Amino acid sequence: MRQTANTRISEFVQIERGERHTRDPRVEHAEVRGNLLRTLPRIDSKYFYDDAGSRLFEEITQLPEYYQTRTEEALLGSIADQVVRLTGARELVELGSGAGRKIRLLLDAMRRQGRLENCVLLDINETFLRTSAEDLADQYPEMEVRGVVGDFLYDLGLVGSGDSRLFIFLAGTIGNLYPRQFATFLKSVRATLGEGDSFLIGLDLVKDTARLEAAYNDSAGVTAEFNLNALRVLNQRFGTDFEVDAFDHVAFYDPEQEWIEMRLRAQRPTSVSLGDNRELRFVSGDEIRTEISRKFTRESFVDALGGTGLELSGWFTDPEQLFASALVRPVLAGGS
Ligand code: SAH
Ligand code: AVI
Repeated sequence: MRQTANTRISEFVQIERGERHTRDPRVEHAEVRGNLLRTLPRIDSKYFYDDAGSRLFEEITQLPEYYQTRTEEALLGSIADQVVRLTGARELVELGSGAGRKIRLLLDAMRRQGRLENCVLLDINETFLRTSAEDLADQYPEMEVRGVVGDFLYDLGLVGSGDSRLFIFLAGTIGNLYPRQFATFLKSVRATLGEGDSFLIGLDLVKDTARLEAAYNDSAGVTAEFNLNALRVLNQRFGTDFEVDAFDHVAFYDPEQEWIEMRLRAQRPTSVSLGDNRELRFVSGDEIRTEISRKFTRESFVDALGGTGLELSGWFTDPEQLFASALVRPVLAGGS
């Protein structure tokens, strides 16, 4: 493997590194600390995804209660040819690509239509990114694969430019963004998209509370481990000393916000050192919010697109209306 300051080239694929992902750790530490010092302390959900957390997410996707992954997979299988025809895609760009399995459904459709040329994967987890990029390069030798280790909130610039590209953001990961992040993110996607590009977004839909809450409170306890992993990641990356076993996993649906909230609740008094002589004390019952997972309706999604420069051009759901794939396109000057 050759290696330069910012770019590594492995045997099969080029991997680049986003600047913001590797930005000054002191800046990130200050952000983490600021979020923990809020009235309701918060940890950004990107901190779930070290290698252990990414493996736990893969386990979650197989759980009987977690309907999202298998539903989206079946849905993508049934719409892939249509989406590729509608968008004329020659290049696929996946944001938050993870293990990179579902992307194959679209790559296969592009291959069937003789238009498979390029693929770019962007994820914050380098191990998963590297493995999935190399697997794809192996399995689709006619396609050029590039990987970007980065944060999709900051590093979209590294995706580069292109023509007839289909961006995809699967799993409902867009629902993990807070409303302000959501709007900023979509505007920066809009700025990255060319006029002939499209964006396919996976959305978990509003449904009965029991089904939603079961998906985040699985009986095997995998989601609880995934949730607690955020504390382990902070301990490793920022030298905090959270007592992981002092916290319990909590997940509930907030019908007003239409999102699942995951929290960690102190089961006994505990404290954590945040550096610079700052200590955060928890009494029993105090909570940290670790994730929101927003659930959409077609209406709420169209509303949320307002002002982002993107508009809905296709809406696909499974027969049970559990999950949706929304196709959006840039609003073109002078109307579309
Ligand atoms: N697309 C895959 C994985 C979804 S899990 C699927 O459909 O199953 C969410 C993915 O987003 C993880 O791989 C995680 O590492 C990545 N991720 C989370 N926050 C991120 C961020 N801020 N920037 C880039 N990737 C992020
Ligand atoms: C990645 N994301 C869409 C998942 C979700 O359902 O919000 C993360 C997750 N959190 C708990 N279980 C899975």
